[in-house]
Amino acid sequence: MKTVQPYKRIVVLTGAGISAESGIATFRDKDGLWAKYDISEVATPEAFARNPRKVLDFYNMRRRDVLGALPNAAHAALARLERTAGLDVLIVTQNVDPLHERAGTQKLIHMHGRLLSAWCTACDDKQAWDQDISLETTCRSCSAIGHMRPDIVWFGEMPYQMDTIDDALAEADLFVSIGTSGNVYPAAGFVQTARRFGAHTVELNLEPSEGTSLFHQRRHGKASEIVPAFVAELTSGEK
Ligand code: BV8
Repeated sequence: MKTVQPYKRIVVLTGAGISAESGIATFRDKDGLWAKYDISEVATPEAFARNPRKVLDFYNMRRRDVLGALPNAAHAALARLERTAGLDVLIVTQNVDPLHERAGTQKLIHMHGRLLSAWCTACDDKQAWDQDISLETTCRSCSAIGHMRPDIVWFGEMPYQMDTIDDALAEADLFVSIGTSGNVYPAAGFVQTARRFGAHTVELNLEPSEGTSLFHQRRHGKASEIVPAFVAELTSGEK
């Protein structure tokens, strides 16, 4: 049955599950990162102050893992959605990998930072970065040595562009959450904000997330299968 395209302003939140089929580890799956590493030892400012080498090595390993990573059909489907005439689409990702960009997505917010960016704590400059960071690394802007950190939002730090995200959630008529377990705030609360402002809310995930009951609609399966199918419905108006 052909229906009129009902949605114009779409906000999509993605998490580690959208990159799983590209070979990038998730966090809370049984073989995920938090099964091997303790968040408090590798993903907080206190950990970095206490043992910077351990934290730098954790992110050096993850940065190397994404250098050759390729987007999958789910990332490609979202890039197609963005190119669909008449739609205003914003992708907000919790992921720090570059796969949305590599699929061609333009309007993108990395709310938890990016592995391919480094931040100098001496001059505050953030710069594109694909090498390891060590305590001997020199800032390309101010030449300070040993002041580079990953451009990553750690637990206890404020995610990036929250005002822009909140404004988009208030305007959205459709909110789609893809590949996230709904454990981490403020991202896990976006569905409630979107609902409060009247958006239709959909969860696309391998399995029900922590917040699954908060969504109007939910579909479970692999992102590389259910995301292209959902995007095809949105762009063709087919139900
Ligand atoms: C802040 C960067 C305040 C690091 C990350 C209440 C109680 C306790 C604590 C808090 C609370 N409210 C807020 C907090 C603090 C904390 C928090 O939420 N803690 C949690 C653990 C409770 N939040 C913060 O600290 C945030 N900051 O609140 O600041 C503030 C205010 C003022 C001033 C200053 C500060 C900052 C949070 C950001 C932390 N950084 N990442 C890194 O990447 O190394 S979070 C980390 O978790 C990752 O970014 C990750 O993206 C994110 C969420 O994980 P998911 O993406 O959901 O991944 P996960 O593995 O969990 O799930 C994957 C899902 O995919 C699963 O459901 C699985 O089924 C599915 N899946 C798997 N395969 C597939 C699939 N789906 C489809 N297809 C598949 N093939």
